[in-house]
Amino acid sequence: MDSFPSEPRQSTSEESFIPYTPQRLSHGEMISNSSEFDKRMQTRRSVREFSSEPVPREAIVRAIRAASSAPSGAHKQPWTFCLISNKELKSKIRELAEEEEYQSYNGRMNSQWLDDLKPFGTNHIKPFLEEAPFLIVVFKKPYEVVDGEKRQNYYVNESVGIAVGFLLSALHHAGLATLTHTPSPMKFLGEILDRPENERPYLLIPVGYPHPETKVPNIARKPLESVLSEYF
Ligand code: IYR
Repeated sequence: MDSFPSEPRQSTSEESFIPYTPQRLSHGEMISNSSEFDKRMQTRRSVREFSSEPVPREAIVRAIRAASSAPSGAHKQPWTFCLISNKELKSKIRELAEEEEYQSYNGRMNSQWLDDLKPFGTNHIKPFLEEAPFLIVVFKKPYEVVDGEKRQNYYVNESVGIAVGFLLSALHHAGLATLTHTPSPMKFLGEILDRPENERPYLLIPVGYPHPETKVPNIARKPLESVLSEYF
């Protein structure tokens, strides 16, 4: 049994600690679990054409629960996930997103940006916002309001980014396709969803089955050697 490097922390009136003994795996199990997870993650692709086929709401709700298990600054969990299946709301979101995107593709994005997007064949028209059975709009919360007073949150972008990483992994694991969509600016999402002042739109994620005839860009991921620098 490892000994504590120093005295174990003693609980005071403001903190409370409980034992934590997660399942211990052998080295072999670690490597095989890690390699299976990697293989599964390598099959994830962003999809821009969705089937309207229904998918189980329960699978998405569970994925959101998993996402909300992410670590966050001072454990404030500074996020809200809005799950939308209402047809009229999806159509309205498409309409407003396309208005913003039209401006982006016709003046707001510079020529290098437009060039960088050419391999993806994107434009301002976003049918997936109506076709996907569900849209998840993720909001970040720079602060909470407690008894009418502002309470700050910490590392909000990092925290919400990690939670979204969990969410995309969980949805992929459940066999669902996603797109990380960022209509810009996306202030309209807070207005149309009637969110409180302390919630700022972070990301819009259509979820569903890919359209059976969808195609994805023929692009490769960077090899491990170019993203990993090891220091022995
Ligand atoms: N938000 C626009 C443009 C766009 C930007 C990036 I960076 C992408 O990786 C893909 C698209 C759109 O959704 O079309």
